[in-house]
Amino acid sequence: MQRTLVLAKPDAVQRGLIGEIIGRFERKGLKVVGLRLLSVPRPMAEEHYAVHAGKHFYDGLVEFITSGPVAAFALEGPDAIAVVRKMVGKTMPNEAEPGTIRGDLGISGLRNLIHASDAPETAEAELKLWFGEDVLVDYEREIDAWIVAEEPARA
Ligand code: 3AN
Repeated sequence: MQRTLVLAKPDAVQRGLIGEIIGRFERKGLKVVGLRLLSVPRPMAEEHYAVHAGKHFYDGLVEFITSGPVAAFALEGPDAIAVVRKMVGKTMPNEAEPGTIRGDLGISGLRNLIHASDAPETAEAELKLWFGEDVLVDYEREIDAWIVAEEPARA
């Protein structure tokens, strides 16, 4: 089981798309294990985007993510990081496939609605940055018996 961080960025919050976005992940079968709405302090934005420091779009990223409230979700499920990235779609909404969140809801590269962790190491660091330690909720869902099942091992 994996956990990943998703952010509904300020454009998604302003457009009233928090429910649409989290609803897609819930319907997919992912379990919400953390939820937070916050105004992002600048140092936190800078830490979140540290890997992009020095790139021409870095300042714009930090400006944008601090421009209004952000909704943060921690999601859990089998292969959650890759599954969520696939549902999010390509970075630029004009290139993202229909059926993905960016492909269905976005049109401009600078307004791409959503962030999702891209690897186990970044997911771990980002969950810690956005939720802190011991805040995510462990719980069972009976319905998981109908959603999550191991495939039989191949002979
Ligand atoms: P993704 O969010 O698809 O993982 P990253 O991590 O490569 O994309 O980039 C982080 C953010 O930086 C993107 N969400 C996007 O808003 C912005 N970004 C990435 N590449 C560019 C670029 N070439 N021009 C402008 N903004 C960019």
